[in-house]
Amino acid sequence: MDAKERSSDKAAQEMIERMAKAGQQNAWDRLDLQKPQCGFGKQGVCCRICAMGPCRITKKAKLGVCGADVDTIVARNFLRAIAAGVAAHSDHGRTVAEVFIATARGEAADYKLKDTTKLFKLAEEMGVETKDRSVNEIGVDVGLIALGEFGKPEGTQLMARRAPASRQEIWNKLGVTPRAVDREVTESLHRSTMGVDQDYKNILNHASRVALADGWGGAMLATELQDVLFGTPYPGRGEVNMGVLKKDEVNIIVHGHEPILSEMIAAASQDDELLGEAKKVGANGITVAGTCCTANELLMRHGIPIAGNFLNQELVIATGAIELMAVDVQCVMQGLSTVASCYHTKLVTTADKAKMSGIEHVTIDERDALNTAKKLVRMAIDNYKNRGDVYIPKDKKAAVGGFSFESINYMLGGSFRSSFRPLNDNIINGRIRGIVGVVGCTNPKMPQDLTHTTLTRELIKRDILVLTTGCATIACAKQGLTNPKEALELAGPGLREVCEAVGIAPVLACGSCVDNTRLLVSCSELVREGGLGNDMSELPVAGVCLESVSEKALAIGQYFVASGALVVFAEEVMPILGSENVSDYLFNGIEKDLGGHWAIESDPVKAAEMIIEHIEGKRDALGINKEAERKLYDMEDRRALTVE
Ligand code: SF4
Ligand code: MSK
Repeated sequence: MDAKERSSDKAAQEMIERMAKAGQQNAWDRLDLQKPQCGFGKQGVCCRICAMGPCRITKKAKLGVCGADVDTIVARNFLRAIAAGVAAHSDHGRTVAEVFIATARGEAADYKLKDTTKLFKLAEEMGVETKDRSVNEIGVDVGLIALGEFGKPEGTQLMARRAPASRQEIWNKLGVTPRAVDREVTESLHRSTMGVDQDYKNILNHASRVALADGWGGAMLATELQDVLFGTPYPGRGEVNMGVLKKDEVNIIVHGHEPILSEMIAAASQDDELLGEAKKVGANGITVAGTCCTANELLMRHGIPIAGNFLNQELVIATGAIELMAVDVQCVMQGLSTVASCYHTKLVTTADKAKMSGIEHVTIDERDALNTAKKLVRMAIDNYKNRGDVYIPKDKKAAVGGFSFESINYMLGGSFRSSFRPLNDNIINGRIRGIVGVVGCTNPKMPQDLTHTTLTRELIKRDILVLTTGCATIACAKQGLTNPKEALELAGPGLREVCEAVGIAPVLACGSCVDNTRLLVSCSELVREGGLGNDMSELPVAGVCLESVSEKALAIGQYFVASGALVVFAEEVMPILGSENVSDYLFNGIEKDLGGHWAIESDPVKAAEMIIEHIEGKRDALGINKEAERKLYDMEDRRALTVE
């Protein structure tokens, strides 16, 4: 397949061609070798849960050996995938909670509870006493309560109380208010084992519950605690794509998800002693760049450059310019070890729960984190002399990241500060028609980045504000869509006017996969602020991911649906179509229960049309599709209000 059919990213196309010439394999080549992929798997109709199987449903064999029908099998597979995604996000959250507690106890000297304002807010929310107590004392209590959310024996998720009262009522009525994260994941596995839950709707109900334990539990806690530990992101500039690598510097890639490691490597790369050592080996400096969600975390907080997203991870190594790639958890392809073996690149795993056969492992221990990071940087410096041929594509774009809930509130909220009023008003007056989350991965089944960027262009052209996370953010940034200078030209007149007034792009980079919870909190705030209905399902919003890869993306999709949103995925990545009943429930029936629903569309332009129709339908239902007096809040208005 031609490189242009594999990726819409020019830098990636160049590297794909170079790898092909060198006879090296990447994910696209391996996908080709897998073709034709298993039709049963695609439809979700294969079951290998027990040793009487594996069973697959065909016209001839309509039932598994145990008698399970296609609805049960598809629903069980769907639930298991979501539970795995929830486990991944939430285990990330648990690790953050542990480091958070160690930091507050003074056992992890290299970390600090940076955002004390956010800490105090969390403390208040969790009922932790703050009067006459030190930051660290409060931090220990907040951390312990957060850690408890993963395994507490009774009660429901504390963060779920952030949802509007109407939403909580819907969840309670349906019995899907999430309890401890571990309990929901365990119950998912129990229910879906042989001979347990065999009512597809009951299984799908639990899919909502376990997904909510992620969105309004584990992942939300990961985001909140990371903000306190590393600082709540505020808008800042950075650069994105492989052109950020430097031919004359030691290049280190941090890849994976948890900022626990990458924050320290970023700090170590500024160390004078190490910079001196780099000089001694003939390098002009040390460049740290990220791939995947770790990259988003670093760009959001420090403006550290991004080398690429999920499908760039192997291509980056093929530049020959990477001295060391440090990986932690999630979305780390095993294929990296093969590509790294063709170059001088040292691949190092750092999480004890995520090792790779034959690859050096350096445990990152929060009690000695900076020293471990320095050790890794030193390994990279030592490896500089082993470089062979280097080819770095020139492409890179200026990007703006750092849109947390707090910064959106600040930028769009004007001087009301903790108020979404001006944003709500601009949605009501129609300058902004609605808000869409363009999220998720890049999948070799589609040309890399193409659906995310095409869809985003269509949406902003039609005055829809786009909030983006994960690898979709990097896709958009590579094409200049998170940069106000470039992207405002592409925005519709209403959206452009609002964004220009406050100085932001029409596409806001909101962070990593766990940071989708920032979108949930924003939706909740839109309702609380008033004028856009009483529940999140009434909002003119949607979520979309046409290049989904990970089980985490299914978990995210389901928690958005269960929070009242329309969620659109591509047919190629939605393994439920083998059951008419399951599909019908997730596409239609679930809306009566939870207000949101799934939809399938692979074409990004048609997906945009579908979303716009949905948003206009919601606007009609709210009665806001009429001319209204326009009010914009620019810097002048803000200043006036501050004085007041
Ligand atoms: Fe087959 Fe039923 Fe066992 Fe699944 S649980 S493998 S359908 S016998
Ligand atoms: S890294 S989950 S490929 S967004 Fe979060 Fe990217 Fe998807 Fe992994």
